[in-house]
Amino acid sequence: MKIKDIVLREIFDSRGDSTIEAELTTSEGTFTASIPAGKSRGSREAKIVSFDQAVKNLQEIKGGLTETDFPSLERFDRRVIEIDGTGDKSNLGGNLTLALSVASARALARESNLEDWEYIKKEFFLKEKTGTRPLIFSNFINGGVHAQNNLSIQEYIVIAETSKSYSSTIRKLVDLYRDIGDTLRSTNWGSNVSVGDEGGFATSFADNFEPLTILGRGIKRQKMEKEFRLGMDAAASEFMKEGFYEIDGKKLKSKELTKMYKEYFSASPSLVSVEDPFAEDDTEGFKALRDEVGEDKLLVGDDLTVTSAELIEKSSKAGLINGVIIKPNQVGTITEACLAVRAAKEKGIKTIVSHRSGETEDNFIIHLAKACNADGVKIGAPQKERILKFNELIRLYD
Ligand code: 2PG
Ligand code: MG
Repeated sequence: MKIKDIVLREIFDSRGDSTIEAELTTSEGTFTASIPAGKSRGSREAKIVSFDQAVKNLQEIKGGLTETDFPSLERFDRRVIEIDGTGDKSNLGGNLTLALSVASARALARESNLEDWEYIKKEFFLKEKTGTRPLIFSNFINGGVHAQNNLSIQEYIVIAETSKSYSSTIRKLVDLYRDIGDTLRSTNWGSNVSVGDEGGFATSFADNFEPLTILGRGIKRQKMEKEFRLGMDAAASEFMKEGFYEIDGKKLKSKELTKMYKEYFSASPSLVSVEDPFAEDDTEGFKALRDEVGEDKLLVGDDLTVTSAELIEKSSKAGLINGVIIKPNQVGTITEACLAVRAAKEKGIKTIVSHRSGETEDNFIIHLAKACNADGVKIGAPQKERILKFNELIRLYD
């Protein structure tokens, strides 16, 4: 791949800052990639830079990138990592480096006449088995920093298994989404049912457990108990304040929060997965809950692991998680995200390729999920800009 030119554009979105689109031109054409921003960011994630800074940074490195012929994505990403020279992309910005990485992946795929996912598979996951139909993690109710309501838990997720086709599963998800909206409108809030950053409903609730009850009842009404289960992303780093977890008007210690999750699990048997149940440094909390629930439930690392192969290995060794979120922009290049996936797979940890709260219309994460044979894709509520990811699932899998 010989790059002729690179241009950056800013995407304006109130949900996240510094959202960048890169346009890369090669002899094969023009390839774009837009990189989402997140609000509940782990402290060890790749650093982001402002759009203006990204433009300046690109100006400085563009010459080096257009001079070289890159035979693979790994060679391109390695060059960028080398120029950045930090462990966390704090020189160039992870939002800039990932925009360049994804656009390059697209250019390289075109050169080989392959779909994006086929190219990524060929380069990084050649020996990986294929054929897993990833579970859809669809966020139906928003709280935490993604909403202005009384929920500490950030996300209440419907986990959909696809036995027939993605199009029929997604149709059922949309039916359930409407049903839940109607229920909330008829019971709690009349016409004032707002939605949060990821398209999930964002009214206030009696307590942090009530959304599970409401979703469970909706699933029953839709007769989808076999295909749909429930998950939560607690994003607990966000409600840990001065050593206590602030939830439902209480200040809980880590042990008390473990007890609360155990109560949630027994009161709602369809709750099968919790992401970031504890703050990113509360490894004792993760360990205690994991020891309690074993393999029966999925305990997923996100802020804890930040798509870092090293942190995933460490968390796995310490017995903290059995599932992990893969967000390429936590690490800043596709090559490093693929290394994180490989580390998880080697340890038998389930991989869930995920969007961010300030998501764009880019569908690359679905290609990454297909390339690495991921166990799940986390893509928000079935509406607005996220529909494009649902559509790409249908195109690539059905
Ligand atoms: C998360 C994500 C996506 P954010 O915490 O998992 O749902 O949110 O992009 O705000 O980090
Ligand atoms: Mg999360």
